[in-house]
Order: sequence, then structure tokens, then C-alpha cells
Amino acid sequence: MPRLVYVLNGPNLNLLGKRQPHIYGSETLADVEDACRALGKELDLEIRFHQSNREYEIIDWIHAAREQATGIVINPGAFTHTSVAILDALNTFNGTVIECHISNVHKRESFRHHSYMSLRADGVIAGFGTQGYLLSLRRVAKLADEKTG
Ligand code: DHK
Repeated sequence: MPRLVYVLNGPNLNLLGKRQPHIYGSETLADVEDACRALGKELDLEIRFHQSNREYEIIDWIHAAREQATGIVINPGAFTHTSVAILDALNTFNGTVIECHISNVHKRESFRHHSYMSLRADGVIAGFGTQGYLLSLRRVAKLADEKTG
């Protein structure tokens, strides 16, 4: 049975490829989704891939992941730096949480250096471009493999 993983994307990531390509690259979110699905097949992961500009939708997907999913890979966009509500939702989830940022947030403005998500994340990846999503999935799969022995 494939292990279920939610890949969640926050505000403005629908514009990936068009928005500040010098920071976020030229790949679109659809390209990222395709790459996640292809790797998911290889790693025996079922991928649920979502994006929203609305905080409550991200929270609802995290709730949907509870009791079902082995992991969540989340790029909350700017909600990373502001959302106690998304942190609270992640704290209701018992599986692996990987926080993934395309850019190296630590090289950018100081308001991007703080993350509410990091208080829950099992791992954080930043500055690997869209490859960070694939590395995050590999980590979720490895931890799931270790759990099932
Ligand atoms: C994406 C965003 O939209 C920003 O608000 C974050 C993150 C960084 C990223 O690097 O993927 O600060």
C-alpha cells in the first residue's frame, strides 16, 4: 500500500515560474507537482498536492492528513513567518513534517528568518530550489521505511 503524503503550498506559490524568477526559479508549480508524483511512484508514496492563498484551506488539508498520512511536506509561503494557526494545526499531526522553502530564507530579509513552522517541523530545507520538495519526500519515505522496519 503506498504511503500517503500531503505536499502543501501556501500563498503566491501558484505564481511559481512567473514570480521573481531570480529568487524562485523558472519552474512552475505544475512542474513541481509532476516531479513529486514521479518520485512518489519510485518511493511508493501517494501524493496529495495542494496550493492555496487561504490560510484556512491549508489548515483543513492538515486536518485531512491526520490519521491518514505518513507525512506532510509544507511550503507555507509567507504564512511561515506569521501563522500560529498553521503551527497549531501541524501540532495535531503525528507523522513526519518537513518544512520546505525554495529560497534560502536566511540569506533574505530578517523577517523571513523566523519560522513558526520550525517549532514543529522534523526537518527544514531551504535554498535548494524546487529540488527541496524532492529531498523532503525522500526524507519522509526514509523515516516511514525505518518505522515499518
Ligand atoms: C516562499 C515564500 O512565498 C516566502 O514568503 C517565504 C518561501 C519563502 C520559499 O522560499 O519558498 O519567505
